[in-house]
Amino acid sequence: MKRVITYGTFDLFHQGHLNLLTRAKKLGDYLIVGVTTEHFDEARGKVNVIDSTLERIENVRKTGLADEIIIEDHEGQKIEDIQKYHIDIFTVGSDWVGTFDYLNNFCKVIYLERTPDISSTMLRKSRFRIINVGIVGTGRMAPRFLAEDKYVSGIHIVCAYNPERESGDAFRQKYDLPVYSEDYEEFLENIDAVYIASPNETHYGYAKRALLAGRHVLSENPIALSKRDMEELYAIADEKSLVLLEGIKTAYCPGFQQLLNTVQSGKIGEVRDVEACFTRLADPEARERTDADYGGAFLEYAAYTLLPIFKLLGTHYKDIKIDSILDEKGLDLYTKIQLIYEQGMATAKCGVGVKSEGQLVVAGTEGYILAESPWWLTKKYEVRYEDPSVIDVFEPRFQGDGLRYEISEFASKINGLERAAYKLTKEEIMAISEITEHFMKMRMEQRNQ
Ligand code: C2G
Repeated sequence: MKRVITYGTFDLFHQGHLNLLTRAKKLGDYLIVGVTTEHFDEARGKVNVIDSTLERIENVRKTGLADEIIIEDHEGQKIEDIQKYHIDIFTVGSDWVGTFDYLNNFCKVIYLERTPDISSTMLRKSRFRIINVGIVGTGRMAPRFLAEDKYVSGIHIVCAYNPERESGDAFRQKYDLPVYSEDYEEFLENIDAVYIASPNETHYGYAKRALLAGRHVLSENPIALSKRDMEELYAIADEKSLVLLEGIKTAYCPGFQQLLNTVQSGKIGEVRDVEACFTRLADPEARERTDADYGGAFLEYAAYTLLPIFKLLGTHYKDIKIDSILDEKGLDLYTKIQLIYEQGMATAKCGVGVKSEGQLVVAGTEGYILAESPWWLTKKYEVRYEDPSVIDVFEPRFQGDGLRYEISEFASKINGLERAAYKLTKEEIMAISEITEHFMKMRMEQRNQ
């Protein structure tokens, strides 16, 4: 009996998939089909799969061609499966020619002719209109967005905006993208959505005008510097059924989600303390170090450090204390936020002129979580206990620099695919805005003393 194996995502199951499975079945007597999990697809850069793993399995099952269906969830699994299931033939479509030659050491490899003119990517595109995005601000974040967007299909960057002509021109030349510098509304006419990466104090204004013009908004944080402004933006977005997403990248990173799940599943008991620290020594000439009004450690990093605290202890703290080390201009080089809860406490530390250990520690009644720098991308974390010999190490999958997960969330939300905003809720954003407002007031007062 000849045993054949093939693998795939089989998203939006189509004729190409059916032809492939039909041909694969004909190669032998028994066909095993490996269907990828969402995590595995994310790990290999496919971040926009639409059907759930169960739906994709069901679609393969319905063809009646698979004698057995298995799950593919990790790199290197093909070699294990081939041996485990006594496979004679491994097959896959001709788009993979060469890639799997190494499996010839274990069985015969056959690349089957790929069906032309059909693919999941094409179907995703026809089902969902391409989202034309314009970038506001052509500074440091804009090139990162440009580099990452290609990993999320359905997003197309068409232009940029920067009222500072010189910087806009340099960007236009380097990236060959039209840059508007005068009329923001004219810039908005070309697009469905904006990604705002301009200086902090301008986010709110750009976001509001974009929403009023009916454009979806993804903005670097902080979107607004007061609770009232943030509420106003949400109200416009709700009224016009638009997506308003705050770019706190950590919230969308798969590893961070997994860390939260680990804690919420009770592995460390009850959470009693969360300590999060994020520091990056900024160039003394950069805006973060020179703009006493809208630069500084708090506005750069506080949202990242408050995120795990609100996620794990909630937003209903009893007391808050914020202390900063200011430079001569009144800019905070280092800020420490301490929160007291009914049953716990938390510290968020951020710095642009003070360097510290960038780690996240979640202390519980039965153990603790340690995520080392860069915990905000959450590539690795450990669960530790009283017994120092017991350490569970988690190394979640992570691709790129984290931005693609945020872009993917933005696209999914616009396409109406995200069922709930659990990754970053309005309540959490409002709690962050409230602290931001408090901090801004405090800084003003300190300066006026
Ligand atoms: N396919 C095809 N013709 C198409 C589209 C896809 O023959 N027009 C084949 C692919 O070559 C693959 C299978 O259908 O063999 C599943 O395709 P995908 O769902 O795109 O999965 P893929 O990313 O190719 O997964 O471990 C996973 C495998 O490496 C392949």
